[in-house]
Amino acid sequence: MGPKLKTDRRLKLKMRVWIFFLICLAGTTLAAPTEEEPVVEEETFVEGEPIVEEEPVVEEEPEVGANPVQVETGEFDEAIEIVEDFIAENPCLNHHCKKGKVCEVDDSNQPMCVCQDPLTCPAPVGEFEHICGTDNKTYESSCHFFATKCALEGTKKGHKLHLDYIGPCKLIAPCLNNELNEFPLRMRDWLKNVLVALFERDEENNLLTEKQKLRVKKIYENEKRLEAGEHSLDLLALDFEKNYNMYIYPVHWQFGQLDQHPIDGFLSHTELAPLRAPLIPMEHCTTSFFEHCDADKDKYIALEEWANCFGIKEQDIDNDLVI
Ligand SMILES: [Ca+2]
Ligand SMILES: [Ca+2]
Repeated sequence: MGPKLKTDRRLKLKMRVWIFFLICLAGTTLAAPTEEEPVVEEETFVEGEPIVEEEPVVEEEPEVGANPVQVETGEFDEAIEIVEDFIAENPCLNHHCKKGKVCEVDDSNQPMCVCQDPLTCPAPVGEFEHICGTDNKTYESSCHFFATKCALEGTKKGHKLHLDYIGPCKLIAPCLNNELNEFPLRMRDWLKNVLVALFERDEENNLLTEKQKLRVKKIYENEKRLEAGEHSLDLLALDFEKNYNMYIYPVHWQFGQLDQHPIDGFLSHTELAPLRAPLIPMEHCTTSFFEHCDADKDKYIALEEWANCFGIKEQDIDNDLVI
């Protein structure tokens, strides 16, 4: 009884953290610092990346003669002119660089992105800003990590280096086969509970679209719904069997939340990062689970692979549910 209780309590805590995290995830865009750099294995992805995660560190060098005193005391027209000059002569102002890079101006006044010096990264506030890289090294912050990765660009080491998880590197226990089988049971239930929680608190937040709300409402109002809480794996498995239909939408929904850069029906390592990175330190089967999901081992998780991982039947996989 003792160890079981302990396990249950641990699971409960994990569940709370997990739900909180997913709510945050849904409430914001996926451009949190948890997100890995937009560079995917293929070069082609780099150019098409959305501009969500730029860190335009712009060096605002005050132009000679444009000091604040002059602007305040001078003629109004003149002040405007100064501002315009300032913008025109700062090619970096509208030049965005991906994570790990900053904009600099070359000899012909053209903006270019160069690797950021890790020494210029802001000092981390606490351990929670630390990042564990796939090289099993702890980086002070994501800024330090991406700056280091940038410096390794073009090398084999740099190509292999990814953000593994949030927090300092620690020993992650190997995932046993039976644990791997339990993982989707809990995750599926959490996804459903997260959606219901979003629905309940959606009044002001608009966390869900109208279409999404209609779908979740059906789950929310279903009396047979297994309430959020700690449940044995047996009960979770039984509920999945009995109330299978309630799980179809949450699994699709999560896929849609992650498939954003680009929206193409595939999850890259980078797109999975917002879900994976905070989860790994809490759930030691996370990495194995996502590796296992990529059934054809092409490094992308297709919707079919994702749904399959969560036990959704092939005939129930529906692209329309993702949007
Ligand atoms: Ca994608
Ligand atoms: Ca795949």
